[in-house]
Amino acid sequence: MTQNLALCFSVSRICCYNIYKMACCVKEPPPKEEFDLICVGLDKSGKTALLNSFLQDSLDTSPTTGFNIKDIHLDSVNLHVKELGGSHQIRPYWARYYGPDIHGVMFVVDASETDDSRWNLARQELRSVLDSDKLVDAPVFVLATHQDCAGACGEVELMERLQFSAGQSESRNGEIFVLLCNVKQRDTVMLALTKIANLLLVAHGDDVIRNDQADAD
Ligand SMILES: Nc1nc2c(ncn2[C@@H]2O[C@H](COP(=O)(O)OP(=O)(O)OP(=O)(O)O)[C@@H](O)[C@H]2O)c(=O)[nH]1
Ligand SMILES: [Mg+2]
Repeated sequence: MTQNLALCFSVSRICCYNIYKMACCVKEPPPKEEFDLICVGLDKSGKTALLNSFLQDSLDTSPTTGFNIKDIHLDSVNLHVKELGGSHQIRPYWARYYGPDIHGVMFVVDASETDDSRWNLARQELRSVLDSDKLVDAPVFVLATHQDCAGACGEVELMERLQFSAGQSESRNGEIFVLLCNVKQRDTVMLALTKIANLLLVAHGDDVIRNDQADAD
């Protein structure tokens, strides 16, 4: 009888210990990093369609009057994207949304554009983004959509037409990246947005570590 009681007591102790160990060792997943981006580019360049393609929403879009806010949830990162309308009435107001709190800029361009005047306009708008003091630290992602369309230009021709070089420049801290996609094939959009997320993690790595340390203190 005494032996049975001792055995029951030992088994209960082992069970309690295992429950305690499980409860203490199950860690919360690390919080996702959050990044704020603005998405600009001429009207009809494909800004809304690109975000909708990821979110599996309609590609039959209408022009953005003002702005749209879309949240892109990826494995390790949440991207909060503010798409600003690209019509000539709205473009003068883009700069109101620039600021040091912007972690990255998506500049969307229709790579199949055939009208030279539209390329000139896109070049001027990209230049004003790159020259803005308020965005000097933000990486800029030039997204060339319409890769499924005839005559769509690739990375080298895009840089020639828009007159910029990818990578680091002397005048800005944020690097410039080129990404090609086609909104009709969601995997190309997914790949581009995943690259953006990874590049943002690298670009803002120090801030992320610093914030984590501050949270821990
Ligand atoms: N075939 C093809 N069509 C695309 C692509 N990207 C965008 N489109 C189409 O281009 C049209 C214009 O796209 P939007 O996303 O509305 O353009 P936007 O840049 O948001 O324009 P605004 O809001 O006026 O500044 C839509 O009919 C899209 O479906 C692409 O990669 N391939
Ligand atoms: Mg739009």
